[in-house]
Formats: sequence, C-alpha cells, structure tokens
Amino acid sequence: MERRLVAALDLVDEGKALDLAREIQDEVFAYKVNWPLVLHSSPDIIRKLSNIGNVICDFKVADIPNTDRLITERVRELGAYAIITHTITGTDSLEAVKRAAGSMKVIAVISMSHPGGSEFINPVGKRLLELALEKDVYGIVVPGNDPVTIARLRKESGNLKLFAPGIGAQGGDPSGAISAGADYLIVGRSIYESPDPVSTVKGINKAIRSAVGSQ
Ligand code: NUP
Repeated sequence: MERRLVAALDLVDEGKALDLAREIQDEVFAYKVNWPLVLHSSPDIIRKLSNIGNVICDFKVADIPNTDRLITERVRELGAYAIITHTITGTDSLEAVKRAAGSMKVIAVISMSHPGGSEFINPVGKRLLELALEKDVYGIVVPGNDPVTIARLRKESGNLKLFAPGIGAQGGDPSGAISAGADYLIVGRSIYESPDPVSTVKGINKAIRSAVGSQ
C-alpha cells in the first residue's frame, strides 16, 4: 500500500533528527521540517533529509509576494518535495509561491488544528479553499483532530490531497482521520518522543491500513 505517514521532525538536534529519519525511512512517505529544526541546525538539513526521503518544508509562508518568492526559490534549490504556505495573505502571495515552486508541490493552509485556529483562520476556511482550488495547489492542510471537518473538506476539495496534522498529541486518531478522507497523516511528538519510534510508526501504519480497508 502507498505510504501515507508524514513524520514531523520538530527536533532541535540535527543528529537526532537524521538518525530518526533513517530509522523510520521504510515506514514513512515524507519528513516534515518546520522552523525549530532549521533554526537549530541549518537550511542544509533540508538537503540532508532529501537524500533520505521526501521533505515537506512547513514554513507557512505568509508574506508579500516578493518575500514569498525568495523563500520558495531557496526551499526548491535545497531539494524539498513540497512547501507548506499560508493562503490568508491573498491571491498574489499564493501565486508567487506557486510560480517559484516550479515542480515542487505546494500545500496550502486553509484551516488549523489548534484551538486558536477557530478564532481567525477556520471561519474563513471556505474562501481560503476556493483560492487554493483556483490556484491549483497540490494539497491542503486539514485538522486531523476534527474528522467532521475533514469529511466536509474531502467533499469540497476535488482532487486536492489532504494532509492532516493533529494526530496523537493534539487528540486526533489515525483511523478517524483516514476514514474521514485524509490522504496523509502528519505526526510529530507521538513519533519523536516515543521510546520506540519504529514500533510507533508501524502501529500508526497498521491503523492507517485498516482504516483504508474500511473506506
Ligand atoms: O494546523 C496545523 N497543525 C499542526 O499541528 C498545521 C500544521 N502545520 N501543524 C504542524 O504539524 C505543527 O507545526 C507540527 O509540526 C505538526 C504536528 O505535530 P504534533 O502535534 O504531532 O507534535
């Protein structure tokens, strides 16, 4: 079966991040890199991890088009598979990311999984999804701890791939998110804080497989 697990490597030690990436290499679809790891190591971590597997840079790009372009071009040069961008900064900013990304995939944030997400972003999620669809992004970020919202977004988002963080530490469960229609699960702390990450990822993959079977 196609791999559907993305490991969020929010570690602050480059060596540990690389060791973990190698350990779980056969079980994951991609590694997600966020600011903590890059700021504690260097942008070159993107290149190093890309030699092991797909890297999704979760930089939530959210600026004027020129700055967005400069960020996206660099991420692309470093060999990333995909970049995560905000959409709330509007049409021109999303267009700049899409253009600079070239063949690199663009994943758009149209909703967020934490409680603060319901204050500003989630209420305008419908409009943000329209923009993401209009600009033909590859995927969207959906709240993995909210299967009702995932199911609605699955129906409304055509062929877009649904990436769902919020599993484990934020309360979501793998089967609930996959059954609701998520394509990929993004899991951080449950993996990198586990005393046995390999058996943890195997357990998550088992839950994914049985949920896919019941879809
Ligand atoms: O809405 C979002 N929620 C979220 O947790 C959008 C995200 N990009 N994330 C990211 O997913 C978050 O920054 C972290 O890197 C990961 C979830 O980690 P954890 O809660 O599994 O540790």
